[in-house]
Amino acid sequence: MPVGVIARYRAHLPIGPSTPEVDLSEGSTPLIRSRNIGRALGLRHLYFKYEGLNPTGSFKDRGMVVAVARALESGSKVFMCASTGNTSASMAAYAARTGARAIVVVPSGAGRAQGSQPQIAMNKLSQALMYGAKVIALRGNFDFALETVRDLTSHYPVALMNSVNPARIEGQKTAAFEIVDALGDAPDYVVLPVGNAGNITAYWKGFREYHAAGKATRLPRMVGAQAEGAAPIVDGAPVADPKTVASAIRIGNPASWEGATSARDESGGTIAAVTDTEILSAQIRLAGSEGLFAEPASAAPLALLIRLVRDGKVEKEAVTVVVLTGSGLKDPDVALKNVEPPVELDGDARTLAKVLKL
Ligand code: AN7
Repeated sequence: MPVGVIARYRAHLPIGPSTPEVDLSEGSTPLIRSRNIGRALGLRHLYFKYEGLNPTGSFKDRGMVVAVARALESGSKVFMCASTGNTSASMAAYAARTGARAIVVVPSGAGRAQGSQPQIAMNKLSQALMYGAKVIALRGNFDFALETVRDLTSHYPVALMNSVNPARIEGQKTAAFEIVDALGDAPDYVVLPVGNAGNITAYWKGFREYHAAGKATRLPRMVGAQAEGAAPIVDGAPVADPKTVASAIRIGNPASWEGATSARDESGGTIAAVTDTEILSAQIRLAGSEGLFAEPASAAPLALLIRLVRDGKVEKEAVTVVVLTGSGLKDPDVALKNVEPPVELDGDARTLAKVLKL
């Protein structure tokens, strides 16, 4: 098996003979069949695309490797992005690997006291810093950070690595290819979180291209999940102060808004909002009954699927793929708030057995 998405899907990517070879062995993530949630919901063919197994722990590596290869090809040596965390971790890793300079702008929250922390998950921040990126916590939310980075990169010789960079979308579409390659055809439903809306745009592009190439006989319905406090596409208007526990998708004005609504409308799908309570309960259910630990944003699509099944909107025989976009290890703080802390015990095997009711 070729290593990395460029080697595996080169013929479908904007990669030429002079594009430098870059990889961290990203992509080729498992499509894991549900053992318990599918049965409980009455769905016979439920799968999870486990993107947390990418080298930096999220799907972002697929698009980043292509964007980095293209940026290097055009002579760029400084990369920049605004990020809710995962894009920054990914960009910093590929910059480290290729000897480029990485500059990351993360939201630090609006109107907060000096010394406030970046409003991204701690382990994503630790990744960007460990990979050697310069991290700026810019006062304001993600949307302002992206606006600022777009402004700066249009005036300085710095490559913009957000998903407004078309190479990012090209790389991310390979996840759709992998799903078709694994199932032998496109599924009936693909359910995924929507933040800046690059990924739903990329999946839809991937499914359409594979269909046009004769590799799939049909197209899936695209189902997007937003968090209720950060649901601009569902509301039909930007959200000035987006709020949700799922910091990855705390985005009020998605850059690929139109890509998302096209994917939804052309595929006959839907984009709907779920509450933080639904997200956290889906996250625990996924970990506790499937052995799959995904970050809160990645649990949003399962939360939405549970609701759609309850409302009778998904046929029992449908082949459904839920995309788990990022690893649960990214955001331990949110996870630990929702589980019982360890029991502290001073005792021997006998007292331990008693406490455990063995
Ligand atoms: C785990 O890292 O926007 O709709 O700056 O990290 O393509 O934005 C992350 C987004 C879903 C939403 N799941 O994808 C960033 C960033 C996870 C994510 C999304 C993100 P898009």
